[in-house]
Amino acid sequence: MNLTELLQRNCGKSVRECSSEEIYIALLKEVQRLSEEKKRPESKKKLYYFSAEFLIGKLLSNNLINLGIYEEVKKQLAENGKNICDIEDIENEPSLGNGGLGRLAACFLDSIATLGLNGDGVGIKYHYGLFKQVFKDNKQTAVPDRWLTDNGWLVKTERVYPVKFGKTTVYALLYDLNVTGYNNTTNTLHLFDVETADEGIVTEGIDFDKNKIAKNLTLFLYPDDSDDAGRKLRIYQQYFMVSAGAQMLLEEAVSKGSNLHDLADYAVIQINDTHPTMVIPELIRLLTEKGVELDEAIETVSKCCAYTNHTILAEALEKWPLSYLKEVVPQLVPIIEILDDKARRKIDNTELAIIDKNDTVHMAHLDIHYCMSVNGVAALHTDILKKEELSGFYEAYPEKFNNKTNGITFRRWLLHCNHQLTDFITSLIGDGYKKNADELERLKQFKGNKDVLTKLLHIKQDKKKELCRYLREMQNIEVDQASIFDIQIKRLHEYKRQQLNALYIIHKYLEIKGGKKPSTPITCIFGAKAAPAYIIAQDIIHLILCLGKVINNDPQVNKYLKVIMVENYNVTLAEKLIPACDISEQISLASKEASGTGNMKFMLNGAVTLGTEDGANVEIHQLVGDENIYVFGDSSDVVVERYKKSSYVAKDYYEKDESIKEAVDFITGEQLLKVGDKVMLERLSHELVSKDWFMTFPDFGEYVRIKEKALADYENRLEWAEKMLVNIAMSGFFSSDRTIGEYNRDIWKLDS
Ligand code: 26V
Repeated sequence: MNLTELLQRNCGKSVRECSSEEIYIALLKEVQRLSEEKKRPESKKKLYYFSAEFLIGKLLSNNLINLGIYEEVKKQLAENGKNICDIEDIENEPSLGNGGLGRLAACFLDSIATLGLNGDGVGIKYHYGLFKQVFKDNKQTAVPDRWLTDNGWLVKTERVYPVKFGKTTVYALLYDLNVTGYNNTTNTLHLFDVETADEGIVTEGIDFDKNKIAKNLTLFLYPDDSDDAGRKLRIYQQYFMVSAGAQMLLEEAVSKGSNLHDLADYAVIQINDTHPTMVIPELIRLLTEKGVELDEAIETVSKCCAYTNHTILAEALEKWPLSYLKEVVPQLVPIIEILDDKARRKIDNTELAIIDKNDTVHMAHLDIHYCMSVNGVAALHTDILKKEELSGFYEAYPEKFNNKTNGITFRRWLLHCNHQLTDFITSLIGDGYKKNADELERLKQFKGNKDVLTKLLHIKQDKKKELCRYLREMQNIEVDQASIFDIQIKRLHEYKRQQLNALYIIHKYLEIKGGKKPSTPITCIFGAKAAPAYIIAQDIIHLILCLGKVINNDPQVNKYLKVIMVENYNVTLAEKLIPACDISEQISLASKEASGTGNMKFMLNGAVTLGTEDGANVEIHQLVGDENIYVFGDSSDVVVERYKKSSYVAKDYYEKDESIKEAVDFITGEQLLKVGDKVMLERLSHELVSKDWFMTFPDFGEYVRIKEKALADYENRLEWAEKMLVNIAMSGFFSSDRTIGEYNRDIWKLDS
């Protein structure tokens, strides 16, 4: 690519004379053109990855990398006095996802294209997506994130599909986004929107009239569902996505020669969590409408669909009152009733019914009965599904259950976010690992090599320096680059236990006040959004922000300990935080985190995990060995038993363990009340002492001890660097290329 010619053509100016925005738009158009040229030729069978979320992150640099032109563009920009980072800054991050589930979908699209598989994504084009987080008075407030701009990656197509809600019909307009694989062809992410969407109905913050469906349908991801209207809106959105997607899929299959009876030879559908579940009855409905007999339609659709479970938290498994479905999607209700009836006849266990005795529809049950595959997302998670949460289903359909341990795309989470480390690894082992991540293991030969280890430490230090600069400029936060960066970034949820980390920080603060100073200062960094209606999560954010106020302003302590919570944590921030991390906090209550994928990103960038034996941490532990990870806490077996027996009494721990009492009491003590909100802090403290549903107290002592060990070990820089090296070397297993290879081998069976 010749940048001078490109800008001359686009803007009639030299590169030097162009603004960052002009350069961004010219590059965007050029990348669109190049990726279009690489469109994958249609082949018979196609995967449709249905997901409510695609947390794709900014696209320019990733596309340049995958097209193989990043370095030359960067170089030409530099020759003309421009920095590629300034161009990247112009792009808004698409607000199309919430957390791990959405980011996984994005990593998968990258790997599907990279492996040259015929697979597209299907989702919704949200205008505001997930809210933008703004801190005010040490609290989270939510405002709309208007990320769409006139010049973006989405291209409006001519395709339109009618979607019927009872008597009302809306029209789904299809927007396409190119997904180019690394040195490979281009697939598509298909996102639907309605023409009638009206951003003007948003009033205060993210409030809007939930009843104006045609206007609000595609405005927000996960609109507040604390009331009936909000819950129904979720059903409207889900049906909108799956109905339009199902029509598109059938149209494509027919155009390739399907007679519909053989649909399974043309289409395979991966249902990402329960949000797209209605694609099953909708496809059945559409097939019968086109003349396929009902029984055959059910069988055909069951052969096409596969379901991924991403959580064992009961409250996150979607259930809808049948009455809602009757109101929103009456045409699906008779089909769901038939599916329920057939399932009951086949398996005589009312607990596995789709429609229970209270007329509640269990979406996961529908998936499991009518999909050909059910998978968990890490070995432990799949085991727990089989043995506990879904044991009845496992007994009925053992052949459907399988594990697909999650993965991450190394293009974004190494090549793009950490150029120095990428180049260094390449200098050591060549660049075969970019396509075959297992080759990273060759790094192990450099164990004990002082030069290599020292260089690793230098790279980490550079990334810490860069992060400090970014936080200073963007968020007005001062961080000591010589401190240990201890980072916990993920959605805020009690099971992820940011509150456990906060209790440690209080403990450490009091220890320093008492005169016990750490050898190296520690910076505890958090990033997390909390669902606006999730009260305790809001309280935990408030606690962390208040701790920051107290500790960072305490001259006795702030030389040794700082607490930072970055505002509006998103993919772009993750790309800056992860390469700079020393200690990766993965401290969920064992059994609760299905997999985690942040843990993998940190590992790949040379952070050492401090974690429980939960989700994919278990597999990280197995790969790196005891020496290169800090593991603590009760095992999932112990936790599961404790829940079964209802034997956990938080108050006993609070009363018997002085250090727990001291830390908890601090939450409602004088210092915090000076900066914080009494109601919120007292509510949180009460929640912990009276309930502590996610069992932070039993793990507290060991967490403190093992964290102290990690901090002490950090002092021996070369030994620490060796842990970093082993983590990087063993992270190849977590490439999403491996995960997608397994999905294809076991479930999709597409030609490659
Ligand atoms: C959660 C929430 C939270 C509040 C707002 C609305 C809402 C809607 C859906 C969900 C379900 C979250 C499911 C999820 O994200 N699971 C995560 O999936 C990751 C990819 O498999 C996995 O690594 C994480 O462990 C798992 O929590």
